Amino acid sequence: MKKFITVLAALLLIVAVSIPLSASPKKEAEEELTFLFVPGVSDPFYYTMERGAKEMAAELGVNLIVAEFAKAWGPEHQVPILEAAVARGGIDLILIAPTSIDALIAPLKKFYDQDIEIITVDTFLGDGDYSKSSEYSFPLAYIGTDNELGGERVAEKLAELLGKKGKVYINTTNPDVSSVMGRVSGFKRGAAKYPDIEVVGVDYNLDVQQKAQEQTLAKLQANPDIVGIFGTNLFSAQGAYQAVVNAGLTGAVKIACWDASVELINALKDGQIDLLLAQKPAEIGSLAVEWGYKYFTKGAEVPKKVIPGFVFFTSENVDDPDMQQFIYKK
Ligand code: T6T
Repeated sequence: MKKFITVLAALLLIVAVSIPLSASPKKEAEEELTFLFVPGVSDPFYYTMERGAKEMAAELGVNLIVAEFAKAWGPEHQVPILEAAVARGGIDLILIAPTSIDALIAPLKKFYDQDIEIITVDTFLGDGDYSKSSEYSFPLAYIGTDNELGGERVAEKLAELLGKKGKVYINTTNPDVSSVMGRVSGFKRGAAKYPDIEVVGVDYNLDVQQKAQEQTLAKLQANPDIVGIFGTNLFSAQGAYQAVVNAGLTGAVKIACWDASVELINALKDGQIDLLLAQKPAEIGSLAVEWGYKYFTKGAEVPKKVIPGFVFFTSENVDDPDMQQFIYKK
């Protein structure tokens, strides 16, 4: 009997050590988890994401620290904020929207090597494929919109509004930010399905609305036959439609916008824009906290990509009670 018990104990030990690490909790139940949220910039999209993250953190008892919201876009603004927030100590997980596919790899890897886990929200590092071995595959996951798919859908809907013909122009923020890069390439892919739709140019406003407005005006003056515009984020879209309004071209130039700020929703209601894609920032924030929590407390394996969907606002549905939840708000 004694021998049987010894053999059984040995077997149990073998089974216990062979359970994959990901199936065992990373923290003791009584230990408090501290997550740090680092947004991309100060705008309604990230304030809405913060709300979702905070609500889920409160529900799960996670201590969520929110870093300063950068006044402008870019690693030169974001990295010092990240460094200062982590320096306070005690961070288990960083939820961050990297403001560049390259420039955030080294600063984040440094913290990962100090045993801090990373989830990228809204934007990703490299090509966003964290499942293959690469210098940027260390984050647990990317949680955000399928920007390629959204861009493609925007192009299709804009093409329909334009009777499938005419010149269209894209105003976007940066050439090295995964979210807007995906929107531009998806849009081009979608537009390419229509032989009589021509994309006449892409301008980069570096997330500065005034610049977006000036670039759009210059493009309209140089190409008076532009009939459609795609603004790939809040500041691009807000700058683009203002330029069209100021040029007296409302209605003549159709505008497709990305992001559901109150200003853009009002412009849609006023007939100053024609189509709007709303992401789900609150859901992105909430899912990021939830997956981080499940990873630490239950040893859950986090999917490398978690993709909440998107919805379209048009003049037909903008007043629907069901749609109001998709307008960005704190
Ligand atoms: O469009 C969002 C976000 O998805 C993008 O990465 C940066 O711009 C916004 O924050 C809107 O301003």
